[in-house]
Amino acid sequence: MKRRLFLAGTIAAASGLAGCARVTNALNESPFHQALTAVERLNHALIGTRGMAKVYADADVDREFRTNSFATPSNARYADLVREGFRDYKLVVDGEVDRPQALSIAELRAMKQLVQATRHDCVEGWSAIGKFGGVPLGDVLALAQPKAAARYVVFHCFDVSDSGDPYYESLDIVEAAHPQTILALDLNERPIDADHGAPVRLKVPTQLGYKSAKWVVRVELTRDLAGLYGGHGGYWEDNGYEWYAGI
Ligand SMILES: Nc1nc2c(c(=O)[nH]1)N[C@H]1C(S)=C(S)[C@@H](COP(=O)(O)O)O[C@H]1N2
Ligand SMILES: [Mo]
Repeated sequence: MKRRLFLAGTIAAASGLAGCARVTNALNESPFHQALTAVERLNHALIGTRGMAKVYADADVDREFRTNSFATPSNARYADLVREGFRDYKLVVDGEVDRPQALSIAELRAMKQLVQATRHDCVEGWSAIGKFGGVPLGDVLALAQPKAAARYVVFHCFDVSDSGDPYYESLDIVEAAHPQTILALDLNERPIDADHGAPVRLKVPTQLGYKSAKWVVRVELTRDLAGLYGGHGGYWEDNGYEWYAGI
């Protein structure tokens, strides 16, 4: 399965998105892929949510954490927030919850923080070790009190693709509550800079890099993913990548 993901990533890097979407759509339709998808669900059930990502020593941390994403948002709303040091930023947590939240950076920083050096693996074939600090997402969800019907946690971001499609991502509620899944505020002991996803980015060290959404502005709990954008649970998933990206 890792090979397959790697292959998909290599194809994406070599041929650009259009090519990648074509190839992975063809893969998605093959019986071979359908068999693999079934195994993937099983793996997820057996190990995916219990496994812990390796935690590295400070000495292993890469000083330069590469950036790789759509352009840093440049719209007026984001520019205003940056100029004012994110004073008016609020992380909205809503959807299938009993207590919707709108949390400021100060409120997020007042919560218990987890700081861990973990490795970020991008499907395009590079990795970097970064020391990410922030709030376990499970703690934020506990504040919002998901309703029994909530199954997915969707991350809405400030940035958009060249064709104007917003970046978004999702996890199921179990992966979201994994103890190492954090809403990161710091990278290498400094507030995350704009290029790495300020002021709040998701960091999911148990999954491939594209799941770790940057520039998160809203966390929405849902019953399913079908009604959102392309219906596959993420910008890249709508373009052929796997939704479950455990490593
Ligand atoms: N909002 C947003 N989040 C994103 C992306 C993006 O384009 N937009 N790219 C993803 C991909 S593919 C990777 S590898 C990582 C890169 O994070 P970095 O720029 O901090 O290295 O961000 C992920 N999160
Ligand atoms: Mo990536």
